[in-house]
Amino acid sequence: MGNVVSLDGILGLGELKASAAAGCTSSACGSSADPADLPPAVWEKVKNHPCYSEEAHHYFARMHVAVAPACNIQCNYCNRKYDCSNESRPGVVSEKLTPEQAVRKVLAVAQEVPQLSVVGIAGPGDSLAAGGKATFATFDALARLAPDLKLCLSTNGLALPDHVQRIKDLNVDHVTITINMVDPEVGERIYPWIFFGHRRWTGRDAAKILHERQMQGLEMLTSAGILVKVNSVMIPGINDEHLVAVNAAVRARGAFLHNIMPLISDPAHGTHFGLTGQRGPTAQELKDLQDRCEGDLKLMRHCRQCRADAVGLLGEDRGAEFTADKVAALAVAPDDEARRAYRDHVEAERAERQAAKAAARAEVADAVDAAVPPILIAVATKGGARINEHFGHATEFQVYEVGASGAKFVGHRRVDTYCEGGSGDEEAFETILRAIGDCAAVFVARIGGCPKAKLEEAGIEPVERFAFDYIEESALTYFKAHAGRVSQGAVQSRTHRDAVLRPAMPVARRA
Ligand code: CLF
Ligand code: SF4
Repeated sequence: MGNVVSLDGILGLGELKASAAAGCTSSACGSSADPADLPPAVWEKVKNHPCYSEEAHHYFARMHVAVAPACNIQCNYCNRKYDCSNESRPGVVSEKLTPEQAVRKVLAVAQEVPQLSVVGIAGPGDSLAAGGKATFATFDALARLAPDLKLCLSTNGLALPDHVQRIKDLNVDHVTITINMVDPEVGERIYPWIFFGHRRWTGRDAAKILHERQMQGLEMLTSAGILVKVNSVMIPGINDEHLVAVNAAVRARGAFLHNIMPLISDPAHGTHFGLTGQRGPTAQELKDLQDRCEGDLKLMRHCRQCRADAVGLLGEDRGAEFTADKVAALAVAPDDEARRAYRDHVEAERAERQAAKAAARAEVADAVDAAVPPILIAVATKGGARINEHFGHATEFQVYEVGASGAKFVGHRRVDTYCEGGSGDEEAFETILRAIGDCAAVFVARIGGCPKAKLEEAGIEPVERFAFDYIEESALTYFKAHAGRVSQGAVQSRTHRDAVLRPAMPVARRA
């Protein structure tokens, strides 16, 4: 029997009980779940999917199995030595698996990680290149052996129209297509070639074929009732303005979610864009574009550009616990009891929190002058929608925009860990300052005197009084007090600062 993670451990509740000093009590402001404005059938599909629901990403984990090494196109932000950059975060080496190895790994992770709700295939090449054989063999087996896990795949879309029926037959509810352009003139600056119809195409012809196949695949999926997320890589000067048109085109074809991701570009990655000095967007450039595109089509802002073998909650990486050797040594027995118990727990917490969250929103809307500009707040969290991480242990900060109309998640900022072996790392602190420089405050479970003073000096207020409470309610409480101070002229709103999105190394493929 594997180690089953306790719910208290997952949600930081043990620490909550020990935290008598917390500002607002969790019973008073504890809520988070927001079924959103979705038809019940759609909510059922997305409520436990960490990528399709921002709320779910605080509670549920996904894993990727790297069974698809081949690719049928070339993107200028990709180096074939590395995993597919369309859904790939830099990190360490990705372990390529056979379908049999992949199924065993999924069953092993599922028994160890009760938060697991989704199994995705996102490379390391394209999941549907080479006929999608390994992808479908893996999904076929999982649909039989672990039917409670949602199946999810990501593709560049070139081969997609040929496989929609198979995807539907396997009850795959979630498909991601990376769409960076709807105009071949833009596309030829992103894709040097594609392989289609037994030959290689280049230039505008290649981009035109890719575009047509992507639109056809998108329409076929949405007609079949499958939820489609569109990923777009924001490339300043090439497709940044154009992504507004992409957003309109995919919205018109029924896409469910649009995920605009920053280009990760560095000469060390050896990609065309990296070697030619193409930069990625800043935090505010990305947010501005996402804000412009936000409308009927939901915008995803919590993507972590995962590795093709990622395991865990978004933002955490438990892949090293499930290497081939470790999985081979585990006794694997399909059993969904711990997962069911965990899902029941989340469901109960959602119901409990909805009213409290709505009340906190209403209180702020009543008390705060709508003219007070919203602010950004950085949050140290390790899950459960709570402020439950120490400043010095954070590997990322989640960023919320909070104003008179409410609090919403708008992104995350990856940082170096400040506290290494009990002492503060000055270089890491600089990366943190650059990453959250546009935030007015940082919410933490705990922080030492030294970083606290330096944050204050930089104009970012370190806030411990909400330790272990829920994020959104705490942000609203904080904003109410902040707005009061603004109205009295005690503080000024600063809305024009920017921050750096941190690039990182791509994931090297293992042969
Ligand atoms: Fe994986 Fe992608 Fe499915 Fe999620 S990831 S195949 S939809 S289960 Fe999620 Fe990771 Fe972003 Fe992808 S955070 S890279 S959006
Ligand atoms: Fe690379 Fe993915 Fe583009 Fe293929 S689709 S070239 S693997 S980024």
